Amino acid sequence: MNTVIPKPVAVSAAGGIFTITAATQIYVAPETDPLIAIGHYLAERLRPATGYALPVLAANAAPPAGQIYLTTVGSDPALGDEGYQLTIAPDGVRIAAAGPAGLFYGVQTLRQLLPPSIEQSTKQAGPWTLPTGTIRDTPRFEWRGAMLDVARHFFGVADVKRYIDLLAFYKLNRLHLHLSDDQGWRIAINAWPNLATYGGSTEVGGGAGGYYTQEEYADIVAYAQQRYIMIIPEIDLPGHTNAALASYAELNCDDVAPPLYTGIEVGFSSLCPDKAITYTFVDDVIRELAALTPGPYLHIGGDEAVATKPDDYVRFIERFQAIVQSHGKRMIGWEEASRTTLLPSSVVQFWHNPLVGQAVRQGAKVIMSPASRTYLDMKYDSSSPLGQNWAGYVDMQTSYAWDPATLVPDVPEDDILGVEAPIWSETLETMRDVEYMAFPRLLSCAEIGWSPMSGRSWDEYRLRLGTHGPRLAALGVNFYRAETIPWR
Ligand code: TNX
Repeated sequence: MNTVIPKPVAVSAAGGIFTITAATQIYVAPETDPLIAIGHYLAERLRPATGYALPVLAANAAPPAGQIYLTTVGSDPALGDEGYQLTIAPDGVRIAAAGPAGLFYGVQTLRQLLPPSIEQSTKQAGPWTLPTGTIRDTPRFEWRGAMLDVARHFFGVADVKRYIDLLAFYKLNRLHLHLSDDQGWRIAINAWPNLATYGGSTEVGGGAGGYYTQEEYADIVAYAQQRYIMIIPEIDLPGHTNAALASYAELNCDDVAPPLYTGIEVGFSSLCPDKAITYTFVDDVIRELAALTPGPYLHIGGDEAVATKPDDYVRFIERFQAIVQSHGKRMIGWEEASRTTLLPSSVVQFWHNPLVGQAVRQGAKVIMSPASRTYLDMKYDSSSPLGQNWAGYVDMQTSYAWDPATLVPDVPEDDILGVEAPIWSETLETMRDVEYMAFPRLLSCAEIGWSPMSGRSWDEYRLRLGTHGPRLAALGVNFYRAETIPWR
């Protein structure tokens, strides 16, 4: 039972086995839409490799022996929204949780306890045994995130869905999409159509770029929701805006649209602070994004605005915050937003500067994304063929062996919403490139976000991570076979 990532809070192995067979059924109780959906989700994960029917049924009374039972009936409220208890006995499997999210996470643990070939997409030999015992598990942080930069290089709906599936497998529950930058605007905005059709028409290196229609974006949001993942859209303002400025001349202080940009420099673009149309534009974009976003957060960027004067920057962020609030959402900004007057409902995202302490003193919460630990676009070491190294090399141990609660002096655990691993895509053109950089380091972030510090150690983790080699391979993930990990 000691192969699960993120490491469960409490595991007690009983030493026997339960075997999934052609006769196994999946029961849920009560018969609600979310629970039925989780039953089908589990069945769909298990059917290709087992070749079994695995029908999903509603349990009226206790389920018959020998089956898999997912239930919220009479479960322990101490498990919270996301916790679960998984009990595997020779005569049945039971996952109990206070709500559907907990059941969903129990299902991920169940998948990880089966032989790795369960993740293959074609029928495999089996047998499909599970170790008996009990796992009781709840997350440390509510925010366990990843960020994908679809602006520097564009990644289509199928790529984003694949990433979502992989996040879910490791109990990550937030996907922040970096939807605009100097090199591209990736979401259709009805009031400003050129943003996507012209501003989204290229990418780093001069390739074709692309954008999501609002229907496609809504499909991503729904797909993520079914996997208990919240999508957080980011429109990066007031810097990182060349694609918008190129699309509409009137957004520029001099009314001249710059050309589209396909390089990788940062810090040269800014919205115009003194034009009313700037705020009409931001209000229109935020309104349309808010309508596409069931979750409470909208990210307005705010990083590296070196082409914006410092007092203009403060005015900008405070106005964006008011606009976000007027559309019923909470603002997230990169750490630089800590310099402004923040609402206590706002959130800042740390990447390298301890000034986030200024945000905490205003009551705002912090997402921890230290570049030197969590940036998945940093090279592993000097031999990495992809990535950058401005924050140093991030090898496996560096990505794993740290504690969010002790990293920044003025930011204790209570002020931390959680952790997030961003992947910036200046050097990453394809999903294979993204996977090579994200895996296996994304698993470090998943474990730091979920598992308590006590009981975590690099020496134990590297052995456990090694058992995920065949699992990632079965999923077709192009992961980096780090030499420090004893891959099976
Ligand atoms: C810094 S970290 C950026 C991004 C780049 C990234 C490359 C942050 C908030 N901004 O614009 O893509 O470095 O690693």
